[in-house]
Amino acid sequence: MSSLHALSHSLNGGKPVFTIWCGLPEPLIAGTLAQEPGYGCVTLDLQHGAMDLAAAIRAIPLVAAAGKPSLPRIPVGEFQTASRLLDAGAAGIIAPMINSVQDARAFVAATKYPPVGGRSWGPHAAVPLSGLGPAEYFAAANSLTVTFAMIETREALAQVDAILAVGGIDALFIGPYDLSIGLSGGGAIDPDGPETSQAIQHALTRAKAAGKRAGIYAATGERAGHFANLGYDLIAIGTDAVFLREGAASMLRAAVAPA
Ligand code: 3PY
Ligand code: MG
Repeated sequence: MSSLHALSHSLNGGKPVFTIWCGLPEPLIAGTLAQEPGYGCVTLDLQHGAMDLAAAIRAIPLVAAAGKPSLPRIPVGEFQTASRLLDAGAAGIIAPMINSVQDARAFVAATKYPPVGGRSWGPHAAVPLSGLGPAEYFAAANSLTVTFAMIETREALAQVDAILAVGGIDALFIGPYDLSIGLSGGGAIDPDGPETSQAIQHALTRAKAAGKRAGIYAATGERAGHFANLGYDLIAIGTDAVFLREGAASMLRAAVAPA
């Protein structure tokens, strides 16, 4: 199975998919982490990460060489970037701050071919990566490329059913940090707090009721395990910078441990 087929396939497999969160602007880091067994996907963060479009486009074939799909997150409202990443072979897109039906429709317009959306033709790397011919890729693309609409404001949470009802939105993706800022009216960052946790459960329930998938970000492995137990389909873990520092710290701890 091609890496382009792998994400939609594994999201239908009934087991949670763990995706590695990469923000460093070096494609080799994403390509190296992609080789870690057990992770089903690699996320390239163009919103808060230092990764730019050129680095992401170079990372996608390196991630694919490890047999894994890439799932980039675009900057807020940069839907043209979503089209370009799909052309480069991304298996899906996470779009931050989808707060309304209008935002959801603009996201779909850039990521799904007509009649669902208005994606323009030019999948230069996606076609060879898919293992399909151009006509077959065109026929399969709307179901292969998974669209994750980020729910991370009070406004988005209030509109969650309407956003889920937009054709071409395949999944929600919860941002617990921004959500906690929004829910507290700018009072605190509390991604694990009771109000955020209740919203995380509510969004999951609504996504399942709509027959769609749900993803979420977790800063730690323990939190990721909790979300897997709740029933989330895709859980992002990371970041790459944290992995590097924790690896360095744990090696040093072992080196200087008392005998
Ligand atoms: C958030 O928690 O707000 C996120 O965007 C996760 O990366
Ligand atoms: Mg966020």
